[in-house]
Amino acid sequence: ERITTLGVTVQKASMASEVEKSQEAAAAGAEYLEETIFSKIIDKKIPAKLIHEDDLCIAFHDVAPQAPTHFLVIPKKRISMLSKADDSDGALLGHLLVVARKKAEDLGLQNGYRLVVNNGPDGCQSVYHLHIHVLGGRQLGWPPG
Ligand code: TR5
Repeated sequence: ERITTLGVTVQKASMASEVEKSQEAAAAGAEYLEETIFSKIIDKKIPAKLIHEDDLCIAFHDVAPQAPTHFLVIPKKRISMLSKADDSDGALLGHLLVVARKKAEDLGLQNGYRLVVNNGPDGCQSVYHLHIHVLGGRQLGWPPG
């Protein structure tokens, strides 16, 4: 009985430390850690039509294009959404815009294009890994729905 009691005690202690670990991870920014379909694309665990890769980001065609050209630029760093980006991510966020502009040029969007960042439920974000949509190749309407 003492052993069982000890066992329970040990189990409780280890569960408590798991909770502590998760709380520590949350305090450290757990939003950076979760694997998503996009982090799997970054890690080459699932395929995508890649159009760009460098140390900081990748770009690939959207699987359900909403315009003749529709691609996504995403940071390799696991930032779940724009509102979770740090002030210190400024250079990275700027880099994503520069890559979006260069790839839009490469893909022939000289007549214009649109960048979109959906953020959170009201923004209609469905994949919680920050991404910039780049849409072009047709006349887009405004305002968006
Ligand atoms: O709604 P938000 O802003 O979160 O946009 C998510 C975008 O990811 C949508 O435009 C989807 O069509 C796109 N998406 C989702 C998946 C996916 C993708 N683009 C390329 N490859 C994809 N794979 C392999 N799997 C997806 N679930």
